[in-house]
Amino acid sequence: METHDAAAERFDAIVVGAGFAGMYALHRLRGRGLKVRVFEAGDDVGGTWYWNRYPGARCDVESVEYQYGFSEEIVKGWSWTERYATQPEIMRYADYVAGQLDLRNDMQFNTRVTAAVYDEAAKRWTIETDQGDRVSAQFCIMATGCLSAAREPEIAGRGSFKGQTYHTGAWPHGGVDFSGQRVAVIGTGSSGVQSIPLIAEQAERLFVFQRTPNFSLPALNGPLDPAFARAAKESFMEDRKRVRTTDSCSMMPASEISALDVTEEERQRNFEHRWGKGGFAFVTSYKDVMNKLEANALASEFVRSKIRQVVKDPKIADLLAPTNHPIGTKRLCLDSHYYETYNRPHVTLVDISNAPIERITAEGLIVGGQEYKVDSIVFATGFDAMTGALLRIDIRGKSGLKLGDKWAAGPRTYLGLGVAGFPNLFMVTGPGSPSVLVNVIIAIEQHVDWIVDCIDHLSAKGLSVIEAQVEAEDRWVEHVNEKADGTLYPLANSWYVGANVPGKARVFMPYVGGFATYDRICARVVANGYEGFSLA
Ligand code: N01
Repeated sequence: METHDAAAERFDAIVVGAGFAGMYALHRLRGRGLKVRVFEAGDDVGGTWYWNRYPGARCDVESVEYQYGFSEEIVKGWSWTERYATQPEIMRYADYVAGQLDLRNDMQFNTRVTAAVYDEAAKRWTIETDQGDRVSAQFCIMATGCLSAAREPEIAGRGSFKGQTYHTGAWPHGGVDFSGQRVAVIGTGSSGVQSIPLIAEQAERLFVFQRTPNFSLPALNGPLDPAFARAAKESFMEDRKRVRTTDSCSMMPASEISALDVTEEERQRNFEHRWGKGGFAFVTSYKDVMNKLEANALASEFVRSKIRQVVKDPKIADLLAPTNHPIGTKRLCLDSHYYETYNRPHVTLVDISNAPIERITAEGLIVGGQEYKVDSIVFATGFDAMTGALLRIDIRGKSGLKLGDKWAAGPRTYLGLGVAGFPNLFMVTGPGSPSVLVNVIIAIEQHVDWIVDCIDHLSAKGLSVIEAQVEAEDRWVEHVNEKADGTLYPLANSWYVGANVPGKARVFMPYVGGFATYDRICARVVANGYEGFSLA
């Protein structure tokens, strides 16, 4: 396909997205002397954190770990204030990094990339935006994020509602005051679980529409002890180096003991201990929680018992206690006083597991023939995860092949970095890489470093094109599936398998083989002369 426009402004690389991936990609590529432009739909850096401004939005990776590790200077110049950083604090951090590295100069905001088309003759990508830009680049780097394509379900009558509607993933910048309002929240994933307690603080009446209860663990958030924060900063570079050698990519070591090899008493003690620490450490209480149903059932039941202890009405507790999936197989939530919220008299849980929302009316929602009248509806309904942001762009590779067509039966990538038929197109934390299963900032740095080294390699060898080979891609997809099948993950209807998007192919998208294992595979590919890629 001839698409190349000789008059288009020429870049060495275009980066799509100015979240943490795009920011670091720009920094590294520019550092290699490349001419780079970043296109970003929002009016500033921050990516998913720019959009997700709902009440209670905060990161559930501990703040001292949720930061870049490539520059000691940047680490030393920043201090977190809470165990889990709030969205505004993360935005301040993104602003701090963008300022330190002077990134905004090469970023074009309020600009959404609409198309990226490969010209085989010119060996270049033509990238178009909704602002009328048409530029040409040798490399196209998709730093579009895994959870950035917000999704509102199609519910009949949606257009007839007279009140306000919001999506947690596209929250108004000025915030929303729900005081005196009757509010409906649809969805009980992380965004719902974080926002519901805060919306309940304001709203006069709150209805939560729950299709599937999720497991949520206590965050035990609080201000960071200054001495702890200082020590964490001191040891950060060493800790990060160590963490990068682990599969879990987490400071909290995973247990090496089976949940089935200890006595009931010992197990309860250990569960209580991990529960008392707050955060995700609970699921690594035993090595087999995520891959053996019997072990998982013990952990699941422990959490259900905790829910029953908190929620006073046993019927509501039963509805909130998940029984249709093993703990951890849908993305776990961390909360602050989520379950307690259901003890408040003005909060009503509406179970829609058997009777979906029939219709939205001018004044509310109808479930089971009953109308719930509300002033505002909050869609906490999540994202078209991992592939959504990529496929909303018209990406066409060799012979005009559309990425959407190639991925009709699920994403196919080599290492989650490249796609056969799409030369010089890289994804950062793409499907088939550890991405959302680990501390994503670590995954981002590993991917960007790999991509920049690859571009360096091409340039040093006088080469200009790299493309994943079909056979290597096939083998990788098979390996990713095999790894997932060795776990309990595929058992749940989660966004990991695309189950939340009607019609989306059911494929477990991230690579569950572990970060360090994956990192070693990527390094081996390089050591073997970019094995599985064709270089020209
Ligand atoms: O989205 P979700 P999210 N009718 O997909 C329900 C990350 N994140 O925005 O489970 C009724 O998890 C849906 O029901 P079901 C994190 O990785 C991180 O909460 O599909 N309900 C579910 O309850 C997270 O996992 C942070 O049956 C409908 C909810 O909507 C990911 O983002 C904070 C429905 C969607 O839950 C996504 O989280 C926030 C319908 N038609 C998010 N359609 C932190 O770091 C969907 N639902 C803390």
